[in-house]
Amino acid sequence: MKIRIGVPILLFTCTVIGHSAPDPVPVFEESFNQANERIRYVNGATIGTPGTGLSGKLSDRAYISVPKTTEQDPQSPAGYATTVFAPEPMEAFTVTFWYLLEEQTPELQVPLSFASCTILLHRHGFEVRVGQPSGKDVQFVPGVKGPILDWTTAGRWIFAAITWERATNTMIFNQGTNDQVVTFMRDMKKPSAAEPATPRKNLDRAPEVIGNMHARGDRPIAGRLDNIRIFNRALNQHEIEGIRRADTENRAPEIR
Ligand SMILES: [Ca+2]
Repeated sequence: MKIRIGVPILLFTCTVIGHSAPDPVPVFEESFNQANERIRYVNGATIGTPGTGLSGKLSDRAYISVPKTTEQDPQSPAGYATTVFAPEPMEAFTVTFWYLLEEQTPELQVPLSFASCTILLHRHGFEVRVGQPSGKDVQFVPGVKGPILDWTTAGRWIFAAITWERATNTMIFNQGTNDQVVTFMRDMKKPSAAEPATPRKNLDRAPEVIGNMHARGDRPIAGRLDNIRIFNRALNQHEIEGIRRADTENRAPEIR
């Protein structure tokens, strides 16, 4: 009898421990599902019509950008966050977002350029720059070509999740799609110790930009973005997969 009683107690204990880990907290989150005042859209960047978001449901919309092919720069599309999301130095972060390119990207395009982190997309994959207090960026250029599909495949929603930790100065790249779970792509560790990720000194000239960058040039993305989130710690792959799955169903991840 004692054994039969002991088993349920053990299971109960494990359940309690399993739920004790703190939930990740997004410090920035944008799903574009309805117009709001947190993002200012310029030069043709806009929120798409109902059903343009990654789930395809009518309640789901996306950021859409169709760059003009004129030489009248800087007339390129961009969305500006109206507030700085991370005024304090960050010891770690995770960026997750979805993108759909209009065509196999022949040139540099920038899905996101936030104060602490700029993400660039080009033929060889992602390049990520982490802002430092010294004003110099730490650059990670993994040149990822993945087993699922290329980062630059056009006409398909691709889920990207990138984590960085100052303690080890390691950046991890993960990828997924609507129907393929998050897969580890590559990690990169820089030999020198990094500083906390901080907003750049010239923040007035390099605001937080969606779908473009304005710090050093004009690199609008041609396509769509959806469900951008930034967390103030490096999430593990299980947590990232939970976000991907929730996004495909157009529901909020179980985070708070
Ligand atoms: Ca959306």
